[in-house]
Amino acid sequence: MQAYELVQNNTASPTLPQVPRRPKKPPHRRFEYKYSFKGPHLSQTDGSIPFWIHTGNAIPSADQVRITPSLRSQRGTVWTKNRVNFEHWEAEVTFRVSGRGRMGADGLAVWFTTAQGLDGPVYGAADQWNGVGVFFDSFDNDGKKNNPAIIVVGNNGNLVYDHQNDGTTQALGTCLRDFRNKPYPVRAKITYYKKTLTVLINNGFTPDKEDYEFCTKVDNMVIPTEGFFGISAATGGLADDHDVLSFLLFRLSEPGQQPPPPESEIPKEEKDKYQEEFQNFQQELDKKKEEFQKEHPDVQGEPIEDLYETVNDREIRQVFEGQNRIHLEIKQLHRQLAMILDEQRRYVSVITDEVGKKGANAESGQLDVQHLGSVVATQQEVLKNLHELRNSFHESLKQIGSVQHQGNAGGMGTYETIQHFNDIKEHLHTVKRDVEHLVQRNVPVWILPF
Ligand SMILES: [Ca+2]
Ligand SMILES: [Ca+2]
Repeated sequence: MQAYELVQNNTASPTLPQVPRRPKKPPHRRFEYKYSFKGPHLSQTDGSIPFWIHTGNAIPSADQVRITPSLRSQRGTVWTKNRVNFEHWEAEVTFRVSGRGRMGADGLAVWFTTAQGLDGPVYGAADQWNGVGVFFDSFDNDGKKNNPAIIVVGNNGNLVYDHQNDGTTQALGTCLRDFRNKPYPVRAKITYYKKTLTVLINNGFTPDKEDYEFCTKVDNMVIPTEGFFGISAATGGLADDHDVLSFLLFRLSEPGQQPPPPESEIPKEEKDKYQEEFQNFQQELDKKKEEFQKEHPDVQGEPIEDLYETVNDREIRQVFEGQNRIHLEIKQLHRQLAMILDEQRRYVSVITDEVGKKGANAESGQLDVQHLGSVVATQQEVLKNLHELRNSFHESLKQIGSVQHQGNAGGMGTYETIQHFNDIKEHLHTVKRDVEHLVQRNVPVWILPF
């Protein structure tokens, strides 16, 4: 009671300072599709990316842009076709850097620069850039065992990138992150808001897209007011695949300040060009849909997007189907086992009865022996069934083992799947042990001395 009063007193106390806790309003965020790309229709049939250009060894496809393939000495870039002039912005880049080696090279860069760095020595893009580069540097050039790392380097057009020291002498911000060969795509959120550049990283360990953690921040950073966004990558003697799944740009504006209407800052001429480009894209897509529906009249009416399936989707679907089958089989086996156990119990009780009677009535011995003989035969049949059941469990275990192995070899996106398989395996082991136990327990029953 006293504690309660104390609490009451405390909350009512006028001496406690009342700190107004008004969280800072986040900036208004608007998606800018003309400076973005993403699947599933990332590239057009001619291999181009709407509103973007690509150079060098970059290979756009429906789901991603392979900035470089894992071959030696490759360079690739993608750049927005048009300049961006937002005061504040946020870029979300989703990518995979993957290679067979314990080490890879060279790295991937995200750019905002006054000119498109179409080709050059800095992760595939031009040196002496004017603007900012966020580098995902895989290879440890200076041998300080501090790569892979993420570094931010600003440049006014005069600086020559210090490649031999992994840019450490020029870095405005940095963090160590191993972004190579992750089970899920790695995501970088680069925000430029009120003269502060912030880099957040989702390191690709979970399917949770919003699982970002802080990497680095550069305060009082002044970058050009107009520029192009770009992504570049390069390989060296070692080579990784550098795949970008999406680049999403958002225009940020301070809360309360309305962003200008989307079209007002673009000259009419350019606007018409965009419109035409988009319409062409749309027409091509509609044409493809029509063609598809002509070729596949049976699937007419279904949403067209669902008809296509990526390799990943297919793998996941197959795994789930496999799990469903296993689940059904386990249920079936459980049912059979329950039936056998029921039967077993009946026979045991019959035998017990008969043995009891036999002791009391020695005269009907001949009949009993006949009866018990058939009981023993049935018991042997039951035992055989149990053995078969056990073998079938064993077979399931072997199959799961091999599927799990494939899953491991497949690599990406199979972490939880393997966990599921482990659970099922564990479960089957328990069932197997129970069955074995049962078989052993049954032995004394059918060799009962008559
Ligand atoms: Ca390096
Ligand atoms: Ca280094």
